Amino acid sequence: MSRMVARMAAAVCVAVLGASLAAAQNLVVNADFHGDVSGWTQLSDVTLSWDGSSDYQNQPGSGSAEILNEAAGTANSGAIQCIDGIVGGESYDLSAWLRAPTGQTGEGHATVFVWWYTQPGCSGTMSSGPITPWLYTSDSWVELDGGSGDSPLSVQSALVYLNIYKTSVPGEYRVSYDHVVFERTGLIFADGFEEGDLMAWSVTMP
Ligand SMILES: [Ca+2]
Repeated sequence: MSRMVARMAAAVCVAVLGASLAAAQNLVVNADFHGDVSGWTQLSDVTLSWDGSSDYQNQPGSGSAEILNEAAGTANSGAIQCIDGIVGGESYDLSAWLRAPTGQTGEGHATVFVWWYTQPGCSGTMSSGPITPWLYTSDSWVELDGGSGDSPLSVQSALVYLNIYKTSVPGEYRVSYDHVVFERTGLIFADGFEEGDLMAWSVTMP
């Protein structure tokens, strides 16, 4: 390989590597709740609303999602978002920031988790994916890391679930959610370089 060819090969490596880093993006729509809770669907027993007064980074104008669980009894519910285009057999990771003020009239815990689905639109057969630790109460924002999980080979979509479980019969329990991240990990090449190995590639000159 001549010096010029070697230089060009290095340039191609750098260009492709740059593209791979850009491709590792958050798959969650409206993950930071910049102004509303669009993209998220409220489930039964809870009220999903936008809270402009609290953001996990105190960023003015961003805000967060608040889920109020005021069911008459215990209730396990929350808000969801379905993500299509999931690739089977790949690693995905999950994290989110939560806050659950102290002094509430009800008790419970909250988490964020993922369910895998074998069909688009979060249909077909479901199986459990990454899940963050539980949060009970915290007046400050806490980052919960759900770690990484390999998607089953047959998966085509994933449901991100902002979960709130009121475990006391009386009272209300409310939790805030912000910066929900669900992304494919590792080196990802939009042009099909799935192995993350560029060494098989070289540049030929006419
Ligand atoms: Ca926010």
